[in-house]
Amino acid sequence: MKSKLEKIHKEALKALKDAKDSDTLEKLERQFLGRKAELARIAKDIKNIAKEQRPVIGKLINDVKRDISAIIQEKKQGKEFLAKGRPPSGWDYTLPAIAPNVGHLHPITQFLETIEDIFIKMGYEVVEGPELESQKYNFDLLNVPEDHPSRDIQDTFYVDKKDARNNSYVLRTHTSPVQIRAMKTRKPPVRLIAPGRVYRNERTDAGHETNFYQCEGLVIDRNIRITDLIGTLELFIKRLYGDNVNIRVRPHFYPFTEPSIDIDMSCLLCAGEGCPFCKRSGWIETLGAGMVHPNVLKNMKVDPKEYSGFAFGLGIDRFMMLYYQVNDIRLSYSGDLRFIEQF
Ligand code: FA5
Repeated sequence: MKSKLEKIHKEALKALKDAKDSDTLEKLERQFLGRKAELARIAKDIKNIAKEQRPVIGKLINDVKRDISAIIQEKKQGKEFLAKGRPPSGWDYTLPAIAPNVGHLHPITQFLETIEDIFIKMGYEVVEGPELESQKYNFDLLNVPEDHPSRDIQDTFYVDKKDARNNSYVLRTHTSPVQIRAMKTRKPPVRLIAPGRVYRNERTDAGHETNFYQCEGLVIDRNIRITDLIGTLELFIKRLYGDNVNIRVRPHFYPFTEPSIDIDMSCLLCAGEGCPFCKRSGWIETLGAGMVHPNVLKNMKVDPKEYSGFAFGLGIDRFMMLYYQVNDIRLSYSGDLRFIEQF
């Protein structure tokens, strides 16, 4: 057994001496010190040798292991490799390495997580829907009439792919179709939000983009009223920006809600003074909302006589810009690291 151990020791020293890279080093470590190595087998067999021999062999096994392990560790720390590859003068290999560039979540994504947290704490679930949508879900089931201007080719990106009724698919113009999709598998009471990217054929400026983010909200239950809607959104806005922010509620029209409202917030970028972002009005249009139209409830297979509900669509980019004090929506999509790295 002693000669066997000496042979292993010799073999290991020779193999390690020739090891030139870390892959070979790891292979040799497994070969000589691994669970299936010969040394490990001998250590197991020690119980079968004469009692007085056991301490001698045991010590020898440990010495061989320790020696092999020490050489491997030394090589791993690179002393030997570095010594070989070291340039003749002036190279200080103890200097710290150059730290790699580590990325992080985009500010819009970070902000979406903040919003999701607020709604999750209010008992909402988070759902998602497709960005490529059929006209049925994007318009028809939301009670949007055939001749509504938002369907116009000037406003909406149509793609070549067609649905069963030979209608082109669209890049969804809002997150509202997710309301209908979510209700295919749910029954009231529901409380959900659906964040995601939407697309519109827009002329861009500091507050408008051709693709941007919305977050839909939908609540359906018995006795839901418009005061529940306004109270919920006011609480959400105050949780996000603090109690000092002003909101104003304006009547509006959406085909999928009745009555419909828009909620504006005092512009935090100019404190209501007027700036390019708020088109010098001191107010920013941030979201559309309303009580879910009875036709839309029926399309969701919900009885409007028994249930009522509210829905809202937050313009995430504008909320985010106010939150982080960003004065041009186009920065978010520019891919400019000077902007992204500030978050
Ligand atoms: C809608 O999209 C409705 N689906 C919202 C809704 C949902 C109403 C549920 C009722 C019930 P609107 O087109 O107003 O509504 O857009 C909602 C928000 O998206 C706007 O308030 C604005 O903050 C943001 N938004 C709209 N267009 C742009 C754009 N081009 N760039 C950036 N944000 C935009």
